[in-house]
Amino acid sequence: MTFLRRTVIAAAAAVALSASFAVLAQDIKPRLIRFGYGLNEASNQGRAAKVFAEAVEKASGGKMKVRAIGAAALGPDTQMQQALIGGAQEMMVGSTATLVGITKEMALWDTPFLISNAREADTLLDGPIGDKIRNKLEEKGLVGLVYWENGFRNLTNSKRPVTRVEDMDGIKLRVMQNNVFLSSFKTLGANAVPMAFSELFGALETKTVDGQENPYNTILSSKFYEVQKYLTVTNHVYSPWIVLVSKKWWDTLSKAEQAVLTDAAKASRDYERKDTRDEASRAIAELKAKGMLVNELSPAESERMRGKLTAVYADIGKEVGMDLWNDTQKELARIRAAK
Ligand code: KDG
Repeated sequence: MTFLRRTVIAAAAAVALSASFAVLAQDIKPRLIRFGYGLNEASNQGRAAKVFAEAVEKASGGKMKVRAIGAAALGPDTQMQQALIGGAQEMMVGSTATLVGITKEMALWDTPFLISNAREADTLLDGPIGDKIRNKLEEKGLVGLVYWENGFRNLTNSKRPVTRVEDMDGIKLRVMQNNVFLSSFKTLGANAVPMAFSELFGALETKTVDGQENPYNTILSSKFYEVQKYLTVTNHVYSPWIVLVSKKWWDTLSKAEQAVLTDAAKASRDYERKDTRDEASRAIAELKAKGMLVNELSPAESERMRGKLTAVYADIGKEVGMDLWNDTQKELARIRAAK
């Protein structure tokens, strides 16, 4: 064999060897997952994101690492949703309300007074109705893994106690960027102002808006009590969060990797719901201790509020489709009958 032939064969072997080491190194290098969320690290959303990250790393033996990035550092929910669709970011958790522009059926979860308690929430969201809506995300480039609990939303403002629906007249109220919230609070007499969550504290501090509505947990973790005097317990809507994956990225994963994420998401959901409910049960006392004046809307006034919102309900039925709307009412009746 000539010297030249021997040299070419040796060089080819060296290239093949270094390529296999590269593959090996690639095998060892963990898959990094950016998991964005909007509340701060100390919030219920942040605590559950940490639980999810730990579950993924443990189940994958360190081969998949989640970097949980909070406080809207990767942008507001709507921006992260687009980043996932484009494949520029792997995962996020955010509000279903801001997904309505992508999947109109998500508007079902904005229906005022639809869900009355945690049992109804979990059974509806984790059952056929919740699955049907969640699975509609795939055609839009998103994979919805599980629903977390944002919680029952309540009203805060800096102007006056809201004891009757009329007290909302003229209050500049920040709402999520979502038509159901916009029309609901306009119907109730407020001056509804759509705004990303990341801008909310500043807007309350500068009195750009007078009030907002969010679950107790968020009022606590975002320190809204520093810029809001009055809290009215309305429980006007049950708000879910949803854990999302970029479908572009999801489709590059092995079945085993997808199972790691799905199982960790379910574990984080169960943790998050319990953690959120535990924190919410202590919240009123904590918010009073922080100086907030708290009142509960009477059942009669809640009934008046519902009555004023019938036009909004009709619009939601049209928006999500009457089949889904009617199936939801039937499912809720079944859940309530199966006490
Ligand atoms: O990023 C924050 C959102 O996930 C969520 O908190 C939305 O409830 C929400 C609000 O009021 O914007």
